[in-house]
Amino acid sequence: MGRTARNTDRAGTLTAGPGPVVVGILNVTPDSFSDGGNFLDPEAAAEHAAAMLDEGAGMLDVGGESTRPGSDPVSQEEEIRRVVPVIERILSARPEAVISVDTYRSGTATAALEAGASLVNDVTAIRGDPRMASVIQEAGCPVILMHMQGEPKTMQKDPHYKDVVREVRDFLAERAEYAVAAGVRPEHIIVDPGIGFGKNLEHNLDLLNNLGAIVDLGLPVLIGVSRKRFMERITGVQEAKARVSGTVAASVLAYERGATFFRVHDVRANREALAVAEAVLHTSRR
Ligand code: HH2
Repeated sequence: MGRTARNTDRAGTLTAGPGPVVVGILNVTPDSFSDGGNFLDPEAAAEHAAAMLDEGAGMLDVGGESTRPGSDPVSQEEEIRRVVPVIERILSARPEAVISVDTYRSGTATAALEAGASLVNDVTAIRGDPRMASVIQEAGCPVILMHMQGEPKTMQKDPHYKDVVREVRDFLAERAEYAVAAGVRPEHIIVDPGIGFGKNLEHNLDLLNNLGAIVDLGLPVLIGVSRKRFMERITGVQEAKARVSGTVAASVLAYERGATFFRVHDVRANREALAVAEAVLHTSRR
């Protein structure tokens, strides 16, 4: 069995489980909104990855381009140059690590999978690159399909929906069908409403409160609320790194509503809160 096959098998086991799975964020970028510049050095990135695994991350999401509101794209070459050495370094220290690559470019996905990544996190839900579906199908790997209205540069200018929950659900159902038609295995599809991607505060809250409508698609759901701006309007916490309590509250509520994967920066806090939530929710009355 080749390296890619072994790695994607491990990811398949995670997608089959009931969760909760904490996904540790590793941004190898100079400009990510909360940790930009912290992990550009592969050594520092690998150390942080190991720390997140020790804190209980079931998976790591490595990205080489910020998609925060207002961000500019980078070239595929630059993205590969950032993520591949980091993936290699993490896996040489921790060969069992399950790593997703946060990219919408098929060339970056291919390079990352060859370096040992197990799945692809595509914030465009395979709309960004016409070759992405065949890369995923050929690798036989899982994929995260995320909803985004517009594109990062302008998506927060004036996001607009008639019914955000229905539109996001219908979009994810359509993209899942597209992926399956392209040969991706149905059990390899994870969907994500894309909190903060072309959504205002009310849209984000509506999606989180009515996450059940997306869970009802019957696919595992990933939720990414970590340190996001929408919390500032509720809590007043301006510094992104200080938005841990808000993140934990949203993660736990999303778990209660059926989400399985939680993409977060603060692994320990989220993992502990989710473990308590899991224990409470799975206690039956005697
Ligand atoms: N959020 C971000 C990036 N990638 N992928 C998925 N599937 N879901 C998300 O909610 C999501 C994502 C943005 O957060 P972050 O990586 O912390 O920041 P930046 O884009 O500035 O690197």
